[in-house]
Amino acid sequence: MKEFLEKCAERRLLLHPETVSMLGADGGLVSRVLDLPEWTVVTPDKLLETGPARREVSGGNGAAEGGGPARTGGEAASHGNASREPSLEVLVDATGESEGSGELRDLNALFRDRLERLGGILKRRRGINPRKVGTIPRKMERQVATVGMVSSVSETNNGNLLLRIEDETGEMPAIVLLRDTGLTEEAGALLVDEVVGVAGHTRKDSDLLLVEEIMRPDVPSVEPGRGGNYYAAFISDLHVGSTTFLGEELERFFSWLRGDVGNEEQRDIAAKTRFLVIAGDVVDGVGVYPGQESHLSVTDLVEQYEEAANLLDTLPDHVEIIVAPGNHDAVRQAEPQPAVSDEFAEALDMKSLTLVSSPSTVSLDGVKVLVYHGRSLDDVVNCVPSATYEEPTAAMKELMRRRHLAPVYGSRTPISPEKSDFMLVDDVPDVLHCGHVHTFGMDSYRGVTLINSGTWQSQTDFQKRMGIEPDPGIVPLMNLSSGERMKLRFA
Ligand code: D5M
Ligand code: FE
Ligand code: ZN
Repeated sequence: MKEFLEKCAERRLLLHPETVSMLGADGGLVSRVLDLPEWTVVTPDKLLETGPARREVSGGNGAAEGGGPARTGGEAASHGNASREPSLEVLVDATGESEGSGELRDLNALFRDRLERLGGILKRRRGINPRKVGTIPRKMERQVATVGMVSSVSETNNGNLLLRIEDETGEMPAIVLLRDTGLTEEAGALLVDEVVGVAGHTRKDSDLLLVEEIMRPDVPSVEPGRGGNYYAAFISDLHVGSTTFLGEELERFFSWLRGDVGNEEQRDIAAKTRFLVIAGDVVDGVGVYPGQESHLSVTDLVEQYEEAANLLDTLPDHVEIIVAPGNHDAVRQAEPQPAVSDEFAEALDMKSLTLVSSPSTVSLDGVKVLVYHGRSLDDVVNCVPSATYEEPTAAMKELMRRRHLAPVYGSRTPISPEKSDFMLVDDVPDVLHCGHVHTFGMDSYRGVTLINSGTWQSQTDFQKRMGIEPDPGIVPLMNLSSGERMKLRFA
């Protein structure tokens, strides 16, 4: 038995006390347990449903798998004593900051602000000296660079891309000759409304700008911020109140977090997990889509939040819970979404729980986390060929490259017309945490850890029809001191 327990520790399996007694009675179960993926919490239920041994499919996110540190220079994560209490600070929150009246002039103000600030980043980062669109000479040979919003993209008869670039001074057509310039990937990922820098030349015989370079604001390679030897867990899309909400699986995670399961080392990690970030869709909501009633086990919104609060209330007080809303929560749909309010979610008014907007930025003991539900990921997956639902971090990378969380206006993501653009990524975070697409992914991009935390809802009828295969019951975990990333599995 001792040898078996050591092997479990090596495999980073978390044994529920009841499983240990079951194992004594059945030798076959032992080998099945050892075949489970790392970080599985082995409950009696889990054991019974294991059947023949199965292995985890990594889904192409090699870097995300538990184990080795994802960043160099990190100290061993689970050793060394955490001597002081970790700090939580809300750095940016849009709740109550919304000023827009919803009128057209606010939309103009929003776009002007976006253009100015992203233009500033482009100038600084890419060293360009852009001309205003209205001042670009027509029908003359000139080398020019400009920054503007892409107002349309279309394919020409011979397979090139025709764009219109716009700023507050005017609009002009531009053409990307895909074969000649090798810009296929850059140009193929162009989104309507995104702000780009373009360099190229104008010609005597045409009104078109011939594009030679497309520049995106992008992020500098950053040295990530570090905190103390604590962990943060990231989840989203619980959908409490839905018939497909995976309550048992979530409770299994919470029992891990309480330290009720696992060996000494694993309990030590659980005890050091002092932050739980929830990136929206806490509840399934009511009236979110037509016919939703038949998919609800709790049909009252307030009761849905009460059920969510009852679950969260089982966590120890030292776990700071941060809750941002999603499109199923009881707040306005237009982004930025303010924090859920007492009107519906009074039950979440708990000691260690902080309600924030989506997006918002929180500092977890010095590690800056940008939390955003991720509705715009649907737009990115729709428009950018390399972005798929299977690998949501690829779409999140596109957001970082554009320094903008909702680059497309007027499609799937409703955006509130505001005087300033809350969706713009001014300050580069250490972590970008999204959800919404219900698929799991963990990666890093130029020092920014990208996390999509999957879901706690099994496949819905809608997703079945769309062929979306969700990843329920997975918890990404990050050590705030070393940046080490882990993936726990509870489903
Ligand atoms: O969204 C979960 C995922 O399912 C997300 O990728 C969007 C997609 N989804 C869900 N409902 C719809 C509808 N009605 N149209 C298009 N796409 C949809 P969630 O926010 O959890 O519902
Ligand atoms: Fe969701
Ligand atoms: Zn959602």
